[in-house]
Amino acid sequence: MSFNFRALALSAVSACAMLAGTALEARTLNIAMTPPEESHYGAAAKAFKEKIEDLSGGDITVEIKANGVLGGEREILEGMQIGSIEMGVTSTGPVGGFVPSTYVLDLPFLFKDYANARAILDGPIGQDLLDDFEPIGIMALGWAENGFRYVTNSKKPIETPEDMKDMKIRTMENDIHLGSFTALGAAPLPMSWNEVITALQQGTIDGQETPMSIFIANRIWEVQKYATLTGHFYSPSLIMMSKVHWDQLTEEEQGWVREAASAGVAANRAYVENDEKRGLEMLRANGMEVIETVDQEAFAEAVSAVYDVFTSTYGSETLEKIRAAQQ
Ligand code: EAX
Repeated sequence: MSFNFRALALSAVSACAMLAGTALEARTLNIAMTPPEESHYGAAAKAFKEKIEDLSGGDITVEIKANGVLGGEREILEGMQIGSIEMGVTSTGPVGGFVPSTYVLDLPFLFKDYANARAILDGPIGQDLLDDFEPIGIMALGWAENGFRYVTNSKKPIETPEDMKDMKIRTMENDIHLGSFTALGAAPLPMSWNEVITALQQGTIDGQETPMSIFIANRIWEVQKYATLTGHFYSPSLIMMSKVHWDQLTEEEQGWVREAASAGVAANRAYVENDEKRGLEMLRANGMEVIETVDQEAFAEAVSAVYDVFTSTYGSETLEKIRAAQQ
C-alpha cells in the first residue's frame, strides 16, 4: 500500500493551522441524482467520490444524494445554477431547456450503437457541447451515459408503432422526445422521474420509456408487464458541477475534479454495459414479457418528421457534423 504523503502533509498543515487558531476547512460536495445509489449514476458518483477524496487527501469529501432527494433533474440543474447544489449527474432530459444545442443528442435513432455514441461524445463535437454549459453557470465535466431507451407498458405488447396509438406514455420534459412520441400516435405525458413510479402504480399513465439501467435500478417489473427493446433514443448523461463552487477551487483542485469526473464516466459506462448484458434475463425472470426483436426501421420512419422540426428550430450544423463523423 503506497504511503499517502499528501495526507500526512495536509494533516501537518491542518494541525499547525488549528494551533494558529484557523483551520483548513474540509469541503463537502453533494452530488445529486434521481435514480437510486445502486445504479449507473451511483456508480459514476462513487468513482468520482473515491478519486477526489484520494487526490485531495480527504480535504474534499463527497456526499451522494440519490433517489431525487434534492429534486428532479430540472431542479438539480437549477440548484447548480444558483449554487444550492454543488454537483449533479443527470440525463439530458430537461437539459435542452437550459442548453438548446444539446437537443441534437435527443433525436431518435441518431446513433447506431454505444460505440458510435461514445466516439462522437468523446470527440470535438461532444467537447463543444460541454463548453456550451459554462455560460449558464454549470461546468459540464464529462459525457456519461444513461443508455438506449426502451418502452414499457402494462396494457399490451408493443410490436409496431401502431400498437402505441393513444397509449399514455411518460416522457422526459424534453421537446424532441415529446414530439417523437406524438408522431408515433401515442399520448405522451412529460414528467420528472420522481413522479413516474407512482403514476404507473395509480394508472395515470400506461407506460414509460427509459434505459435498461433505469429499469433495473427501479425494479420496473414491479409496475410494468411488457417491454419492447426499441432503442429509439440514445440517452446521454452528464457529470456536472455548479460554477459557483467550481470557481472556489484552486487550479490544482479543478484538475483533480476533472480527473475524478473521468473516473466517474468510466465506471458509469462499465455499469451500463453490464446492465445491458444482464437486463433481458432479469426482466423475464421477474415476469415481464419482453419483445427484443423490433422493426426499428418502422419506428424510425414513424418519427422521422421530428428531424425537420428540429432543424427548422435549432439549425442543422451539429447534426451535419455528427452525420459526417459517422461516415
Ligand atoms: O433517473 O427521467 C428520466 O427518464 C431519466 O432517465 C432519469 O435520469 C431517470
